[in-house]
Amino acid sequence: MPKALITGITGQDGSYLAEFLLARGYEVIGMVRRTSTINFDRIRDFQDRIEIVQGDLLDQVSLINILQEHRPNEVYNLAAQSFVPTSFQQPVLTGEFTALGVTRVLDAIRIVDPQIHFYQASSSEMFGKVHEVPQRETTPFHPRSPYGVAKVYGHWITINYRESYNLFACSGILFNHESPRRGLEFVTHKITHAVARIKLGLADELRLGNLEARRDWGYAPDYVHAMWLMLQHDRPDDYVVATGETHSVREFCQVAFDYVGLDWEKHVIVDPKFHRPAEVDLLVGDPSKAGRILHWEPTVTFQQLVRIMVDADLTALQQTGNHSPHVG
Ligand code: NAP
Ligand code: G4F
Repeated sequence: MPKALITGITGQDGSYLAEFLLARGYEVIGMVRRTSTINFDRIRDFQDRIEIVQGDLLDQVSLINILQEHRPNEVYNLAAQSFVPTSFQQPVLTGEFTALGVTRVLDAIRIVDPQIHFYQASSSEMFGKVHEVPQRETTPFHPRSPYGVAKVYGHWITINYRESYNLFACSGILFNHESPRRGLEFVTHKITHAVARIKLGLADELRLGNLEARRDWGYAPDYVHAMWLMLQHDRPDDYVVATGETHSVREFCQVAFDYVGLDWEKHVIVDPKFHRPAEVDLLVGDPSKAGRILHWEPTVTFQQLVRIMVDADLTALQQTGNHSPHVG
């Protein structure tokens, strides 16, 4: 039975990846950091089928011990401080988790078992102020946030360990991917949750920042499949994972409000509080390398994604009367 370690298993992607690997007969070890209140909402449904271990990206010894004790064949490093606005408020901590944390995991692998296949969760935020449209594996990086800068470090240290120590280390440059399990602070879920609340008469307005920003939004379960494919290939490499389509925040609002028969312009208010010190205006990826080499392609369209998220929020609110953000 293959064994995989997932850092960040309590996050959106970690929870979908764990389910994906369990369905393929993997033994799944999930690393969680110690918190005073346990938050396993996203993994509750299959928690009894995985092994939870305590560790932290800030603590090198905890990573070495976990690898020594559990001897995984694959390590998926999904843990990070992943919210861009927080990275402006806590730039040093973001660097510790999201940049140096990658080196700590890679070094633990190098020390304990260099045969482990390693996946690093890199991001389209690295392209930032884009130098090319669409963005591909060879597009130069120009990050626009401390988060983006930290991810560039994580990407290059992954390549460096591959080249220096011959590790099977892959970097997936994933464009935005969403689902009902997305954190409520990210714009897609913020919108669909507000749409559901407004539709049910629980709220009346939605305050957003930059409506003109454009993103290449895909469906998270499709994207964890791409992570796994990278580690099954016969040689390690880096891949863009995206849909190849871009839409603005404004369009996302239009489609989501339209779906429940509401006029978005009557409810959305632009609030400068949500503007960022520097913005990423346009992201659209070229996933052709992943298609050609890994035979990966997205299965959910933009319209379907919006509907999946609105439906999940409506159902959760109707069932509980109180939103349970991470279930679904
Ligand atoms: P997420 O929902 O924010 O989950 C992040 C996970 O990291 C959580 O499980 C969190 O644990 C854990 N974590 C944070 N700091 C940690 C630390 N010091 N030690 C151990 N665990 C820690 O993120 P996501 O959307 O699933 O994204 C997964 C990864 O892909 C992240 O690295 C993100 O930057 C990257 N990425 C995401 C996207 C996207 O569109 N979703 C696109 C490109 C790249 P707690 O539950 O304790 O907070
Ligand atoms: O949903 P967002 O916060 O995602 P962002 O910044 O693109 O980052 C996400 O995707 C990255 C991949 O490119 C990941 F690496 C990262 O970890 C994260 O998962 O914001 C999307 C856009 C931005 O341009 C933002 O300015 O939406 C705009 N926006 C407009 N109003 C808003 C809001 N974003 C948020 N979060 N909240 C708003 O009210």
